[in-house]
Order: sequence, then structure tokens, then C-alpha cells
Amino acid sequence: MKRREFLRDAALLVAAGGIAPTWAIAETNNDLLRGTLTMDASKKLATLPADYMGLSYESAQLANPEFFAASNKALIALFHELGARGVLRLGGGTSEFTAFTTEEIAGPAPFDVVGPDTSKNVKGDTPITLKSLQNLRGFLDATGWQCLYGLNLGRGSVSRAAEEASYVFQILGPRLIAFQLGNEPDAWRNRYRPATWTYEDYRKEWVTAREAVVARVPQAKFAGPDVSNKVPYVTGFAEDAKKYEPEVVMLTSHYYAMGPAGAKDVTMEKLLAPDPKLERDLKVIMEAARGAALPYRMDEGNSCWNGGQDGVSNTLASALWVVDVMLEFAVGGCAGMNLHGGGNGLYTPIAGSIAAGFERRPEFYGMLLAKEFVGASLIASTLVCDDADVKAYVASKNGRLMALVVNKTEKMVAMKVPINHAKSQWTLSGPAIDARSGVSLAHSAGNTLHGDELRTSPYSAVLVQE
Ligand code: BDP
Repeated sequence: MKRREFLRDAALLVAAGGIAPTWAIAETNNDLLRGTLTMDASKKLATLPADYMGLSYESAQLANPEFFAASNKALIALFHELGARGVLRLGGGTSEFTAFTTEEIAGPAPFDVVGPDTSKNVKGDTPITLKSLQNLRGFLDATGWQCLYGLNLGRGSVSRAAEEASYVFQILGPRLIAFQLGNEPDAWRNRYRPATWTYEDYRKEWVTAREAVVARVPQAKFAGPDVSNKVPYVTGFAEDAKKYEPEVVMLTSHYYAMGPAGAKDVTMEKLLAPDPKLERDLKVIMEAARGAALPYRMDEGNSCWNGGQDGVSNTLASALWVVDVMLEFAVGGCAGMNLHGGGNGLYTPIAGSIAAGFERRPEFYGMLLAKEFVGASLIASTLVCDDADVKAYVASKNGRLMALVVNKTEKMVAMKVPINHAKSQWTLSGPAIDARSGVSLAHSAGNTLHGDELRTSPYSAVLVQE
């Protein structure tokens, strides 16, 4: 059937009370965005490592030793869904309020869960006990994940951090990737340190703390600088890391797309639009990482700091943002991402507690789609499309090409892709862009391409694989 006839028939069908295919309606409304995605097969970009997927939790969560424990089967199952391997990063603002102790603590934990919604209220010392660490080991063994462990340097003492490090090292064994010394030291100015605080000051403290840790744990490995956003700390740390090869094993920094929550410019539109700062900063960070021959990991981040924005951080918009940002970082050469969360925070990928049960939030589904790229090699591609809120990626996995279109617009997208027969398709979608529930990732077998054209409904993402 010719296209015009089909559209006419679709319109008649609607007039008669029937249901026309959504893309036919979109086209009759002249609401179709066209695009072309071409690839340069000779240019392989990065391959996403087996542990690209990651989550970040507040260190204070360890104060409840039952949370990260082999007995928390429901949480383990959700971690498994996100990856057979992955990285759990422990740190965040509350890591400066933790107090390690070898004494057993009687009575209930100070709280069941702590997430971005409550982390700012944790101002008293929260205990981390041997039981917390032993249970954490059981949790990591059960998930198959490894851990980046943040020590309290902002408010804690160096000798206590070194003591904690010796137990963490012993108990976590091969599950420990590295220690981090302090959370967001670039934000300590006027908080835990004087107004004159710079990277140079942090470097001095880092060197002292590193010496203390290495004195207790000669085989200790480090990652850092775990900064909030100040790129000069990352470049400075990368340069200094060369002196500590092979102890420093990873470069890390955080990425929040927006913030603080509640600010006027924290909107869904902004989250869905390209972030020029990300592109700019990632280039500099990756240059530093390559110069120091270190992998770089975005080890804490999410859509909007200060707990997230209701109606944005917990909606389909956040799911579309997450899959796109995870691939954008990968294209840049990033070795892994840890989405921050926990508790019942607005931006957490997994919400809930042992007592209430755990639930997959919209971001979880975005992560699930990104997970399909683990082990895949991204291929250099060129996207021509009128709307910058449409993104696309090409990769090859097990010799099969895959193409992803992330449509963050209200229009249907018809994209020419360098694949003309797909065996598998994944669709990330939800009832509405601001839907807080009903977001899903559907997988289907069979060819869904129209020739070499991939149709992606408004506010959805579609991945096809040969
Ligand atoms: C980051 C902190 C993290 C917070 C987050 C937020 O490291 O602990 O949860 O901000 O404000 O700076 O949401």
C-alpha cells in the first residue's frame, strides 16, 4: 500500500472509531521528525567493561548491618538484574559522619535506610561495625559486584580511617576495588575547611592519609578524587597519581545534571536537553585519565542534587535521561557509572526497605536498557536530526550491530539506521513523560524495522539488534 493511501485509511479508521497505529496518527498530524544515523565502521570507540553498571549509596547505610547483607535477597535480585557484575560505591555526604568501631553495638540501628531524601539530616556519627563489613562482604559475594569504599577524611581522623581501612581490606578481600579518601573534597571549603581551601590543600591531606592507610595496609589501592564538580581537582589528582602508581587505580568524579532541587531552572526540559558542560568537562577529564593511564569512573551522580526534583527525577524523563547519559559517558571513554540513590529518595533507581519491600523506580529501567551495551563496542556515528533532544548510538556486540534511538521529544521519530534487519528490540516507555509509575522496558524478538527505518514513539527509547 502506498504511504498516502495508508494514512488516508488510518484517518478513516480513526473516524470510524477504530484505532490507528500511533505513528500513522503522528504523521497525519505532521508531527514526524526525520533523522539519519550513519556509522564509520572503521572507528571503534570504547567497549563498555563488564562492570560498567554501578550504584552509589550513602556510607551511613552501613549503620544498618542488615541492609547490605546476604540475607537481603530482594535487593540482591535487583542488583543482579542490573548486572552480573557491577560496582557498589559507598560514600556520599554521610561518609563524613560515619564512625568505625570494632565494638558490637547493642540495640536497633539508628535508621533502616538512608537515601538522598534523608542523607542531609544525618549529622550525628553513624556507626560502622565489623558486622556491617562482614555482611557487606556477603552481599557483594551474592551479587557478584565489587566495592569502592569511601573513608571519612572530611571530619574523621586519619588514624581512624587507617584502622577502618585495615578491617575493610581484610573483610572485603577481592570484593574491594579501592578506597576513596573523603567525599567531594572540592566542596569542603567553608564547610569542613577554611575559605582558602584548594586542591593543593587536599593533596597534602591526601598524601598524609594515604601514608597512614598504607602503613596499615601495604597493598591498599586508591581511587579519587571523588569530587563534586571541580575539574581542576581531577586533573591535579591525575597528575599526582603518577607518583603513586600502581596504588592509584582509578580516577573518579561526580556528575549531577542539575541542582539544587527547587531551583527555577531545574526542569524536565533542561534534563532532556543536551548538557554542554558535560561534553566539555568529560573531554578534559578523559584527557587527564589517559595521560595518567587510569580508567575514569563517574562514581556518584544523578539528575538533580539536593535529593532530586519531584515530577522530574522520579519520572519517565529520568529513565530517558539515564540511558542517554550512560551512553554519552561511555562514548567519551568513561569506564563505569554509579547512579546515586538509596532509601526512598526521588532520584534513586531502587527504592524501599527490607520491611516495606523494594521497588524499581523509572531510572532502573533506563539502566536496564543501558546494560544491553555492556560488552558492546561503540562505533563512531553521525546523527543528522533537526532536534537535539533526539540522540542515537551504534555499537557492535558479539558481531551483531545494535542501534539505539533515544527520543526525548513529543514527536514520533523516523530514523534511518545502519541496520536493515533486526532480530531483537527493546523499548523503554511509559504512560507519559511525567509518569512516576508504569515505566517499563519491553523486549521482543523479530524484525520491527521498516526497511532501514527505525520508528521511535514520542518520549521513548528503542534499541534494535541484528
Ligand atoms: C552530593 C552528596 C550526596 C547527596 C547529594 C544530593 O555527595 O551524599 O545525596 O549530593 O544532594 O553532593 O542529592
